[in-house]
Amino acid sequence: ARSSFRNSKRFFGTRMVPKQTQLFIGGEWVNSANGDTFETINPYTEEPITSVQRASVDDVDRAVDAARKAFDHGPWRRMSGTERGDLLFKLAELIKKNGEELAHLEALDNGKPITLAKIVDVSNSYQTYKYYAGFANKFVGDTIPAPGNFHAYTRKEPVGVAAQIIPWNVPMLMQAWKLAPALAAGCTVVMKTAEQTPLSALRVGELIKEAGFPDGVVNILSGFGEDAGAHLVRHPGVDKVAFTGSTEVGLDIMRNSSTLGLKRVTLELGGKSPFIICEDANIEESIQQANFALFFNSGQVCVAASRLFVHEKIYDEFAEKSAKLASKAVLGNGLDPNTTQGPQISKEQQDKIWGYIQKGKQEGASCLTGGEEYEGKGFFVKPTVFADVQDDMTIAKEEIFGPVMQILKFSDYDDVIKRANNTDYGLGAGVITNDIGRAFHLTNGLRAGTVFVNCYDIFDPTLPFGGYKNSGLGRENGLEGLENYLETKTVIMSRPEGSL
Ligand code: TXE
Repeated sequence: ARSSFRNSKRFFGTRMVPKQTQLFIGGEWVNSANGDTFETINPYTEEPITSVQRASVDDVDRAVDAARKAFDHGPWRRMSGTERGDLLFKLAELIKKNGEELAHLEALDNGKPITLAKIVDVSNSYQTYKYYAGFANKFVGDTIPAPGNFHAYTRKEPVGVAAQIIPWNVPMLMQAWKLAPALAAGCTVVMKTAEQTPLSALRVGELIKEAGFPDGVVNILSGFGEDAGAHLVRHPGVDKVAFTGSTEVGLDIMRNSSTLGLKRVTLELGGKSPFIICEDANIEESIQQANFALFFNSGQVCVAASRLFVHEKIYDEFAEKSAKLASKAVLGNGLDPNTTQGPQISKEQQDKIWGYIQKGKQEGASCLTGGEEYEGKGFFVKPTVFADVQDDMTIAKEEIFGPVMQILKFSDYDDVIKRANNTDYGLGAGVITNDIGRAFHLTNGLRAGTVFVNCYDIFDPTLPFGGYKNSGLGRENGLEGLENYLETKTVIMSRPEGSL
């Protein structure tokens, strides 16, 4: 406890200089081939934290090469599931041991409140590595009673080299969601982190080395999408692509990953998730839930409940009290334990969200709180609540990815299902009701990959997560998350005729 206290003093503020800024390729820390670097910005101070090596297409080639060798020739393929699991367990323990520092890095680079970084990002990452560590020696094939003189069985084999591209909103956890199942399955990985948040992933890279994973099994590249990311997705040495980010880039990735052969693809993309608050709901509790469901992580959550459908009987009270609660957020430095809302990740995101707020006003929604531009330093957006939102308004249709709440009114349950589903997205949805019949009706009617009933934003490695429609392809977490990284081989062996 004493050392973690020392750490928090040392890392508080912006003076902490992250130690690792190089590319992790083939088990070595190296500079980029062309010497390029880029600065990662602290969204609270708007100042650079440090500069990190920027992966070029040559570095992508080097990393894919290393991952290919580690898959085709290295000791990795010959290791048992138990041995792979042991390495993942070791990594999980190292994440836990260095949790304080990792939370600090996340708060510094992403801006999120450190208290949340600890209980959400670090803790869930730890759980994810542990969960898939346990799976590494537990997935099995089948023995199949095929007709004729044959012995037939299936083997679950790793897909090969996985290219993984992650976003900036929950960097460390997205790294865990992608790395853990891939490694449990026996794949090797080239991961490109988001250009806004390279730091925590690099620290995890050091822990991967410390845990003793063979060289080249995990390669981590800091860099940009348009060069390194796009090259990685097209690379013929890659067997599988996993991506979390915008729907626009997801569609690009879908196309690009099939230009030079067919890669397996999983995508986790945007959302415009509906949250339906029924007339029988406890208003105070619903307001708390809805607030968390939208404002958590400064609204930068793919599953954020950005369309709140509130029953007309409780609408006015709900809207008024929601605005009051939203206005209580404490905006500040993520490293300050009192902060409840950190800045947005970048100027670009801040501007984009501000554009949506202006659109909301222009199109006639009532702004109950917030709605003014943030004047001080840091990429902040004041928590904003819009009431009287209509389905065809821009703020009810497009992903805002910021602290802007939309409250819509409904009266009929069949009609609200139709309205909730009237979107190209289908990532999350929520319902608050104590009426069991209503809960089933709504839950089964909503077209979304996850439906939260009387709760929201519950994430766990045991729970499959992913989207319907334009929100994605495939599921992460759970057994399905592991299967993304496995091929099924059917083996048919001839038996002597007449044998038992
Ligand atoms: O995402 P991008 P951006 C949504 C959210 C946000 C919007 C834009 O609405 O406002 O997307 O954010 C890499 N080939 N989400 O521009 O560009 C990029 O380097 C390969 C929702 O930051 O999709 C980064 O690592 N890779 C989301 C990652 O893709 C490419 C989380 C995500 O960046 C690439 C983040 C290319 N051509 C944003 N272009 C969620 N689902 O949680 C970019 N990248």
